[in-house]
Amino acid sequence: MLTKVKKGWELPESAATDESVFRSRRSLIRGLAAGPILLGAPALLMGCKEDGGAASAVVAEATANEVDPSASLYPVTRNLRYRLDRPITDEELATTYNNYYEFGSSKNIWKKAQALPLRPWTIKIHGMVEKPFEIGIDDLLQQVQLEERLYRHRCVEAWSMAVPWSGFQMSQLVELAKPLSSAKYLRFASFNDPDVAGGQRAGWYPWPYIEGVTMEEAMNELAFMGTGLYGKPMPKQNGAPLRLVLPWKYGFKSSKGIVEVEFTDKRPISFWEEIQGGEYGFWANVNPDVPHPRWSQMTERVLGSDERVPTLLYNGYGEYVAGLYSGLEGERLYM
Ligand SMILES: Nc1nc2c(c(=O)[nH]1)N[C@H]1C(S)=C(S)[C@@H](COP(=O)(O)O)O[C@H]1N2
Ligand SMILES: [Mo]
Repeated sequence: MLTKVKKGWELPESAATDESVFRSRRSLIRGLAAGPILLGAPALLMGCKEDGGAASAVVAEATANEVDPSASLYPVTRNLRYRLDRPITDEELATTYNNYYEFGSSKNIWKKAQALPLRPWTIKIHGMVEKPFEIGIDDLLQQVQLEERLYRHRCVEAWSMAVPWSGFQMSQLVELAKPLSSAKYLRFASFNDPDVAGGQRAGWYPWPYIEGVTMEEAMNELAFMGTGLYGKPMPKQNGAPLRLVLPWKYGFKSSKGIVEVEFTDKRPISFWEEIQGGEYGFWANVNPDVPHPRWSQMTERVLGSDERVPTLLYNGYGEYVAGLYSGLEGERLYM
């Protein structure tokens, strides 16, 4: 649907551009190591995960007309400091072509994601902070300054989009949390509810989805907490009610469905890093000159067009973020 005419040098999407490809191979390897009885299990679960089934179709139907309790907050004022070099991606495309492994490994999970209940939604803030607390999403939305930002988004699978996020600067979350000076990292955990998220019934994934940033990254002006999209509350499939938006990093760093923020002095091990650290590291800053082990990062397919455009260092945001990494040249900054 998206790539109408495949160029000869493009690999089929199913073979090259899916974060799950590696996963199935690894599951197989684990199955082999564990013995022949387990070998069939991943395939069985995979089939179960891919089939939404009648029940979830009913849920999707029932929740489609649900009004988000935060709807009256939007639209919010656009911050004109952040500009795009390309047109805004078509809303329908950005909200129907998604990565959200909790709901399955295909791009077409948007209906399944409607099963996720958004209220009550409590975020637990803990670890190295003055005083741990829990806060409901609606209370949190009252305590922050919401704004809209146009950002590019670059997935490690080499597709990209450009969208108007609503939300608030991550530094506001840090200020609310009052971290101790010993805190060096933020560790974000996403929801874990296998009853509504079929992908979480696949036992070999290390749920919940975990991501992390350094305190310095969290305080960078670009780091953003997304609560809305296209002037409306965040669609469930895009990570409602709270997700990360880190436009200079590969998309997998921008966790959806956040329920927990831990301040820690230990570098978090993320979901993908735990699965395959050789392919998905902690830093994951966009860099066209550092290929992923399975595919080049030189260019990207802009969603909604057949065009491939050159990928930029830090996804074009170097003027804001390059300084974060000076002195860290020994680190694997780009994968
Ligand atoms: N919880 C969670 N967050 C996630 C993912 C996921 O599978 N689970 N996928 C990531 C990846 S790989 C990308 S590219 C973006 C996609 O965001 P979008 O669907 O809003 O474009 O979400 C990221 N956040
Ligand atoms: Mo991604």
